[in-house]
Parts: sequence; C-alpha cells; structure tokens
Amino acid sequence: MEIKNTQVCVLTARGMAAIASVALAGDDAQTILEKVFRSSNPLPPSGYWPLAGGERIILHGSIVDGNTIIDEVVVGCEDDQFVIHCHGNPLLVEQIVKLCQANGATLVGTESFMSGTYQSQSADMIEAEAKQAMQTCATLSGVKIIANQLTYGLLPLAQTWLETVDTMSVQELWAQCHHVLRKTSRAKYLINRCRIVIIGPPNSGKSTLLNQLAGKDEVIVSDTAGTTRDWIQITCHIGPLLADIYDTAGLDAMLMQQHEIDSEAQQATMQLIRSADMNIFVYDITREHQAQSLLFSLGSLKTVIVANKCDLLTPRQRENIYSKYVRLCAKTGDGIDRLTQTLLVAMKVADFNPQTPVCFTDRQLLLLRQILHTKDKPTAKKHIETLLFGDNPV
Ligand SMILES: Nc1nc2c(ncn2[C@@H]2O[C@H](COP(=O)(O)OP(=O)(O)O)[C@@H](O)[C@H]2O)c(=O)[nH]1
Ligand SMILES: [Mg+2]
Repeated sequence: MEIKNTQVCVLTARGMAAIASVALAGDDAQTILEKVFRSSNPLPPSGYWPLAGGERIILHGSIVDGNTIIDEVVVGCEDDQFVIHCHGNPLLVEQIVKLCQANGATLVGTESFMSGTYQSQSADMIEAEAKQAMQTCATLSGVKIIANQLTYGLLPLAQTWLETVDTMSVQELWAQCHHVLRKTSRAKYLINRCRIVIIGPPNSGKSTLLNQLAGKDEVIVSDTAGTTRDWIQITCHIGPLLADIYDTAGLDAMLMQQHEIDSEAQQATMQLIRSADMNIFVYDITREHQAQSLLFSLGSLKTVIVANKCDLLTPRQRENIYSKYVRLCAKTGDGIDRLTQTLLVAMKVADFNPQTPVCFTDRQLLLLRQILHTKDKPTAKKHIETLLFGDNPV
C-alpha cells in the first residue's frame, strides 16, 4: 500500500525524561501503527481503531520491529492521530521514530506537526490558531485568554461581524476593531513575554531588586558605584507576567564623562530603555536629589518609580517624607508586592478580563488592520471571512 502524507513527531521528550511521546498523524498513520504496534488487549472486532466516530481509546502493547520488541508502550488514539507513550530513553525514542520513518512516515518538528493536525481537526482558522498558540504560550494567564477567545472572545465576535456586516455601518465595525486592537496591546504582555528594564543611579539597589525579583543571587551587588557595567537579563514571573528583566548600567552623567566603557554602556542602556514595555526607575530615598535630575532627563518614558532603601529612614523621617512613589526595601523584599501591583496597573493588565476579544496571532492583527483600511463593505466582509476560515473559499 502506498503511504501518503503521514507525519511522525517527538512531542515531549527533552533530554532525559521518564516518558516520551511520539505522535503519528496523517492518512496512513493507522496502517503504519498496525505494522509497528502489537496490542496486548483484544482489539475491537469492527476493525483496528475506532477513529471515525471520534471515540478515544488507550491501548497497551509493544512497539515491534518484526519479531523484536523495542519497547512496552501505551498508545492513545484520538481524532485522527495516535500518540505512542514510550520510555524516555532517547535511544529508544529514536528507534521508534526511525521505525515509523522506515514504514513511510516523515519526521517533522513539533510546530509544523501541531499546525498540520490542528488545521485538519478544526473547522475554522481561529480555533486552529488557538490550539497551536496554547502550546507555545509563555504564561498560564495567556493560555486562559487564548482559550477564552473561542467561546467569548474573537471567534464569536468575528462570527457576529460576518452575520451583521451587511446591516452594520462601517464606522461601527471600525470602532469594534479599534477596541480589539487596543485590548490586544495589553493582552500581548500576558500572552507573550514582556520586557522590563531596571534603571536608576549607581548604587541605588537595582541589582539587589533584580535578585529579589528573581528569587536568587544572580547579579553582582556591590557598594562601588558602576559595578554593573553592561546589562544582565533574567527571566522570571511577575504576577501573571513572564518578564525578561534587565539590570542596567547606572545612568550617571558623571560616570559617563569619566569612563569610555560606561559611556558606551549608557548609550546601550538608553536603547534598551526605549524598547522596554515598562521601566522601573530605582532611586535611593536618602539621596533623593540625585534622582530628580535623572528622572527629568528620562522624560515621558513608560516608568514606574521606586523609592528604595526605605529601611534607612528613621521612624520620624518615614512619617514626614511624602513619597508618591513605590516604597521599597530591596534588601529584604519589603514592598515587592506593592511594586508588582503597581507594575500590573501601569501596564494595564491588573484586572484583564480573559474573555475580552483580542488578537493572538500576526495574521489576525493584519486582517483587523486591513478591515480598518477599507470603507468598502464587500471587501471588509472578505477580510472577516478570511479571519474565520483562512484563505480557503467558504
Ligand atoms: N539598606 C539598604 N541597602 C540596600 C538596599 N538595596 C540595596 N542596598 C545596598 O546598596 C548597595 C548597592 O546595591 P546594588 O544593588 O549593587 O546597586 P546598583 O548599583 O543600583 O545595582 C549594596 O550594598 C546593597 O546591599 C535596601 O533596600 N536597603
Ligand atoms: Mg548593579
């Protein structure tokens, strides 16, 4: 029998794991599996696999190469794909993959495999994209937002657009698209990683704060100004966000003039600051004067301001000093929760409703922008159809 278009893919094994999963999907997946799998349970009499009715079964048995048993496995049969759960030894996994290849399957990477199987399983594009995006999404909150797009968010909204576009004014459609795009610019912080840059004068406690956020001593903390020459990046969770946090070289005009290396580092820091989703400006509360001019020179950057070393204030000073900024003691972590909450509010994700319609792929974004560029209803309708069904004719 000719083998058509069947793919094999290693789904989960990374390095050494107790269990690995090898997926097999495509027109002849069943034929290939019948050749390489010997079930230890009696099989249903009505043929090998109950796939047509959408049933799901789990079988126990062995992967065999002729008469040689390669591994004892469990096979999950779902929709039109089989997942062989085998032992995690990479040599075994490789043998099973090679056996599938020898029987006609093509080895593909996870992403390509997922997009192929999801598109064949899904009636519409947004659903296929959601299934795929949920696999690669950086955060749990992002997974929640994407899952909600199918029941409450973008999918039902686009379906309503398609039903009502003939009677709805173009302006109303544009207003709704604008709303989705505005919310998307917030949701992207939750769905993807975000970039947060810590800035401020030397010795104000930036590296101490980064260590505190990361929950470990990764960054050199020192009493000597200018210890962090370039920048250091750490990825960690801040509330629901997955953030790449950068600890930067001190922004200090004096240092800039004295040392070439700091001048270069500071130029690079400025670039990083401009590209940040949010900056945290840390200053030493006992040296407030030092911070003011630097803050002024930063202008209108997206910045949360943190007054650090609050532990050094006397109780009396603590009462008298008024600070509208986040009060922190980076050394002990006191105030970190306040800082987290302030960051989430500043990034407008503090109470993000996951049911809000948003775009979560570049394709969706592009189509919404195209709708915003058309005054012509039939064209707008075509874009909505493409959003829902892809480029295939409906
Ligand atoms: N008392 C006190 N000292 C701190 C605090 N945060 C940092 N420091 C100290 O300030 C000095 C400079 O800290 P560092 O994180 O290296 O500052 P950076 O140059 O801004 O990265 C170190 O001796 C830290 O231990 C704090 O909240 N309270
Ligand atoms: Mg430092």
